[in-house]
Amino acid sequence: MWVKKIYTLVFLRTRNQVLLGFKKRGFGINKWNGFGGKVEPNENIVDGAVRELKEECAVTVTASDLKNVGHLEFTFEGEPTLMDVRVFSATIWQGVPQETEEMSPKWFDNDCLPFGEMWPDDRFWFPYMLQNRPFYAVFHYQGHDTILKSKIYEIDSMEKHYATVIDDNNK
Ligand code: 8OG
Repeated sequence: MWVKKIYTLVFLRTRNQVLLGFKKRGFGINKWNGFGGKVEPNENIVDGAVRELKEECAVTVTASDLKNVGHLEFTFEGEPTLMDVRVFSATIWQGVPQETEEMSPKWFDNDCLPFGEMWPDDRFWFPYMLQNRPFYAVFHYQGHDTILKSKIYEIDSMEKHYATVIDDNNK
């Protein structure tokens, strides 16, 4: 049995660039990543994504402008936690990204991403996100650097996907 925790991960995008933040503290420190974090108890997932984006780079996004483009699941050898990460992208927002205590933001060209300084799994699923192709991916890690097992699925729609996942969990 896994202890599941839900996280959000938001990417602001223009036609040919994506905003990443350099994480200054906590889980994933010294890596470039999107903006997000743990969904609070009794908080809706999309509201959690809106809140984290504001906290981490001072940008405001309207919930309906966040598009859920992917679903990631991470497990770690010897640990009971399953990290369930909901990936969102947005092309409309308000404000200019600012450095905060947690993240230092920077725009990257889509074809020039710093994969060597990102989580090792990112290079596998970023192409789906950048092409707006909905995906579901699972990664089993040894520590934080070695992927022991992985699978990526391109899916028809996120809604159908979650319905199946919930059905499977209830079997
Ligand atoms: O609250 P905290 O900053 O610790 O939340 C962790 C964030 O990191 C959350 O947005 C989810 C995200 N995240 C992981 N694992 C991975 C990963 O392997 N790749 C990427 N890109 N993000 C990840 O927890």
